[in-house]
Amino acid sequence: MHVLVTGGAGFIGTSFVRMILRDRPGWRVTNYDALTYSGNLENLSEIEGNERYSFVKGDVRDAQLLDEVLPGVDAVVHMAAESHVDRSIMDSGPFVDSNTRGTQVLLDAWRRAHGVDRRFVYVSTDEVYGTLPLEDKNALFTEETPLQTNSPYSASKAGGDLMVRAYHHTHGMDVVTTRCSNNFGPWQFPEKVIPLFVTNLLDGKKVPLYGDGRNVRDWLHVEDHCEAVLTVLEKGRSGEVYNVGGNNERSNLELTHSILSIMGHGDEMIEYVKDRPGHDLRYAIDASKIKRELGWEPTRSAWPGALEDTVSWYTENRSWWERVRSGAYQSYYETQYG
Ligand code: NAD
Ligand code: TDX
Repeated sequence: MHVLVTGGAGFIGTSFVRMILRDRPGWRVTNYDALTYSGNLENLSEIEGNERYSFVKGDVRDAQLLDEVLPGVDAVVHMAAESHVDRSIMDSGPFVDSNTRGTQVLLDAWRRAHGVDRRFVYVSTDEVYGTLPLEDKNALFTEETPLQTNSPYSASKAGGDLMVRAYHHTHGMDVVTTRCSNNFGPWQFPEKVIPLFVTNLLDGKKVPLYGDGRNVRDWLHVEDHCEAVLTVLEKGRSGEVYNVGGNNERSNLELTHSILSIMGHGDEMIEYVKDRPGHDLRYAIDASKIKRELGWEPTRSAWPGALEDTVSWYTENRSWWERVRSGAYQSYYETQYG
């Protein structure tokens, strides 16, 4: 089996590439990534010499390069995307271009290379469902929940998601889509809330909590997500969508208190800042379909252990995040208040 992973130099992609090489000894992986600000081959340095691994610096919008690379490939796992909501608020152009148009260009190239019979997995997000009310704790996103995107990021991901659906219905392509909740773990770009807060505290800075901190997210360890994607690649039913979640909902305030407590700080390190425009209130996933049909459930996401391990990783890998943070990167908070 030869899998091409787009976005394999990003946070989830690097974890997925490492997992395939570790857990599927007969497989080859091509990592196809444009190396935007969040793509970092340093995250894969330990597998550089592996003869089952190769890297192609390429953009998913580059049809010509895809036509050269895709013929020897058995399956595509499409993870490449502009992934940060705050950046999409500042400038949505790159999001539509990479996430929606890029997915369409890749689907067309995959069909040119192999017709419709080889598998294409699209890594979507729970954010395509929009938001749930805070009041109704039992409300969950199911695969039947209508797509009601609220941020330019989620709208651009939904564009790709709907293209994938359309290529199955129109052309009969073998596609499967995953919609996952918030990931955490090592090597996450420190613009996302957990690595941002942990690295700020390690630098003696306060953590910028948006609004009143009531917003709720469901947290899943990145390796659990990658295992779900691998399961769907191997066993998912063609044309289906599978929700992926940790059953691990926390308000941002709760998350912040957990991080502060693990790191030995108090509430004085919280800085309440202006809310994110259009900030979705609550994400919560019904992931019973993937468990029932494919037997997947999370095994690495239990708190507080998984969060403590993640905090330890950033504590022990200061040189990694200092290098990453020194690049041309400004968080939404810094551009608004910095
Ligand atoms: P990331 O920003 O860390 O990585 C994205 C990768 O895609 C980078 O390596 C980047 O260089 C590459 N890329 C971006 N545009 C590209 C293009 N046009 N062509 C080729 N490569 C390009 O993001 P991540 O958190 O690892 O997310 C990976 C995927 O998972 C995304 O599709 C995201 O929407 C989805 N997802 C993420 C989460 C999460 O919590 N992080 C949750 C659910 C779904
Ligand atoms: O500085 C901050 N302060 C803050 O309070 C940041 C960066 C975030 N937040 C809040 C906003 C969200 O409610 O924390 C929560 C999580 O924020 P992000 O880490 O930006 O993630 P989110 O917007 O929930 O989106 C993530 O999960 C779904 C990923 O970035 C997406 O790629 C994925 O699809």
